[in-house]
Amino acid sequence: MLKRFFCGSALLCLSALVVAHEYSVGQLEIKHPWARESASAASNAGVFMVIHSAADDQLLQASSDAASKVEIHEMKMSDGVMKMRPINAVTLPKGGVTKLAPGSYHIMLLGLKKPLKKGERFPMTLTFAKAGKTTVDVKVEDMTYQAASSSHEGH
Ligand SMILES: [Cu+2]
Repeated sequence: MLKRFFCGSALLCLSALVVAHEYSVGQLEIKHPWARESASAASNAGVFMVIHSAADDQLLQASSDAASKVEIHEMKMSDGVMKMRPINAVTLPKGGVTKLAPGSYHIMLLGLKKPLKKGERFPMTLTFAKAGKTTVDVKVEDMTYQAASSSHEGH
């Protein structure tokens, strides 16, 4: 995408990363962590992102002050019904692009301390088996937001 063209020096590259809302840690690139704005009564919310891995790794844990508990979940069809369940880790295969997205893997905020409002950001710490810990900003998008991630994965 266009921002990549300006990536000629380390400094410019860094500023492009900030604009694009991406993070890198170890052999991983974490793209656009986001959550959906809360419906007024909702006490839970999913957090989504796309992780590119240049080496085998695993997402082991997520934590945030935004909720009283944070779990890693997967959605799966079970007896014809989509169900979500906590899992211990998301496997990130070498050379792979792993999507945490609605209807798939996600990070679940349980017991939101306050509703998530569009435009806000909140920090979340992610723990990976090999890359270690990193803190990312999760951006709150509106209720109709669909992950635009598929459109900027052309490389
Ligand atoms: Cu969930």
